[in-house]
Amino acid sequence: MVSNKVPQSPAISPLTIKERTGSISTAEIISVLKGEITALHIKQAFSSEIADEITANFFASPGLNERKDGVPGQYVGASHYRKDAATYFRQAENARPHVEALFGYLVDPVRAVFEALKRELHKQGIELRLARSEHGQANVCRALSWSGSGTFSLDPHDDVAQVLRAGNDYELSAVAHNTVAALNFYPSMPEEGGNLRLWSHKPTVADRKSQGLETTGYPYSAAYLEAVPSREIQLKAGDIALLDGGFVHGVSGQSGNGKRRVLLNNFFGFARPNLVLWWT
Ligand SMILES: O=C(O)CCC(=O)C(=O)O
Ligand SMILES: [Fe+2]
Repeated sequence: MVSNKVPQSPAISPLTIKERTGSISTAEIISVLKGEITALHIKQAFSSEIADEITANFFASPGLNERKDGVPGQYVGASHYRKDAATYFRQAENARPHVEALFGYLVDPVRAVFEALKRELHKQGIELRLARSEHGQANVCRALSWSGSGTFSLDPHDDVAQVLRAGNDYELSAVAHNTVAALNFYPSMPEEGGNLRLWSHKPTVADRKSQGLETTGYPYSAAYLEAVPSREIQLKAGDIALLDGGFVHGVSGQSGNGKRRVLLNNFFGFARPNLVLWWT
């Protein structure tokens, strides 16, 4: 190992995880956004009818692609990860019909959260909107199925490095200085595994540099995380997880030869005190 990659011991930040069954509330979303809780797990948050519709439409989608950016998985929609703003927003525009088609004739539950949060923030004098540029606008979500094999189907990472390093042509870079919230809906889960693991550590720029992950925040090594306590959120189809994406997180390995794991994901956070941006 080269000397500049020797891990300093990572600072421990406590995890506050709230879990319950029912419907997600805007007050809970805002408490993650403000950094008051690390993660929120809502069990049975949406129906199996909508879950099955999204899952079937995902695998049948003409917009289904393999990721080619070093993160093993399939997707419908656009990811800003490692892309300049022009490329990302153009892809988001092109993928929009495929993202909308995931819901068939049913009501999009991610958009319902977006609209509810928009109304609540508006009352507080804060605007919520999709990130945009001269090249287009973000979609409300993207759909993903991770295909990493082994200990993790998605390796441990943070969601902030990609935002911090998004570049000046992105208005969303400003969010990296505040909580980057990641909202995940799980329409399909494997029989075993595929759980969300959170580590008690929020890497700094210096931490990422020490690991050679300054621009990606992906993937943190087992050696680096060895002494960091972690918790696993046990997910089932129909659940929602909302987390502070600044904490290291990953997805445990999956088994069972039946159902694949599918999620709908997006990110949002304060760009300014009166503006929350939402993107994928
Ligand atoms: O699949 C998950 O549960 C987490 C997804 C995630 O961390 C991401 O897309 O950045
Ligand atoms: Fe993530």
